[in-house]
Amino acid sequence: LVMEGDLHRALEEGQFELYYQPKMDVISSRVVGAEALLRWKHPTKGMVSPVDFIPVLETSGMIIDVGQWVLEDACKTLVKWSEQGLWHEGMKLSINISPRQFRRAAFVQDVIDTIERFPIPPNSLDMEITEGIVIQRVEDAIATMTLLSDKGISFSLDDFGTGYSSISYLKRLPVSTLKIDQGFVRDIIVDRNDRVLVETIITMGNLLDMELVAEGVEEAEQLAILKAFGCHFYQGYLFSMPVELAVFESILRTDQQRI
Ligand code: G
Ligand code: G
Ligand code: MN
Ligand code: NA
Repeated sequence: LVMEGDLHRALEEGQFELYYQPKMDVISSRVVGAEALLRWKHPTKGMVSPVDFIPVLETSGMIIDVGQWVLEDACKTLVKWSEQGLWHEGMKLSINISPRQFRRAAFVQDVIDTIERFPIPPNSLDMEITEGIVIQRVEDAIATMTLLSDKGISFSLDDFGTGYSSISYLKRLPVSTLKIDQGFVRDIIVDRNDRVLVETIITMGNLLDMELVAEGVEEAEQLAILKAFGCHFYQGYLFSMPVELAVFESILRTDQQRI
């Protein structure tokens, strides 16, 4: 059982760490970016999954401080990668933003202050939000996203297809990317309904000029189907699990040697 006190200590003692899952171009098989995923390296329990502690962070309100830590760590890393020539124009690092974080009145100003302190490459930061964040107060969400979009931050709708998936607001939102939930990708080969759903999401996304990222791609055959449907990018064990910083950096170096 994860306790709030343990999480306070984790933040103070630097036990949080970001892992990175490469985001791949379906056609070229090149690395186009990554998703940063939070990990807790507990001194005795080992690696604790975010599934076990994000809910505690949310209910306790600690997600604000931890979310700020994630943003700062991601920005520091982006600055470092660009200085080392590892990060090229057009590449994006995505961080996950929780509902409580996104809805906070000070969110926009805190983010702007942070990206001014860490001079990240233009348009290199992306924020993943879920449909649930947006649906309740669409006008507020649009205002928040517009202010941050003006600063070069892009938005992705995470877990797309699992929630409300209302196309009526989709076109109005300043969202550049739809992330197709891994639950639909998993059975794409064997389940006709999932296949139809994924094809529909991809077709709709393309018609709305959005980028499409398939999540949880584990098999070459899944990738072939996604490619045929017109999906642009993918993440998944087929190429790589989320990995620690040093491993992701070696993936970036290897990718660049392919030019
Ligand atoms: O990596 P995986 O087990 O890595 O992630 C599990 C869940 O935790 C996912 O739904 C993911 O969106 C969420 N998650 C991972 N990192 C973060 C983070 O930094 N902030 C928030 N709010 N959620 C995260
Ligand atoms: O909710 P969100 O999409 O942010 O969470 C991503 C989650 O999916 C993380 O827990 C990550 O570790 C996991 N993940 C990433 N790639 C794969 C994959 O190919 N298969 C499975 N089963 N999980 C994956
Ligand atoms: Mn995500
Ligand atoms: Na997702």
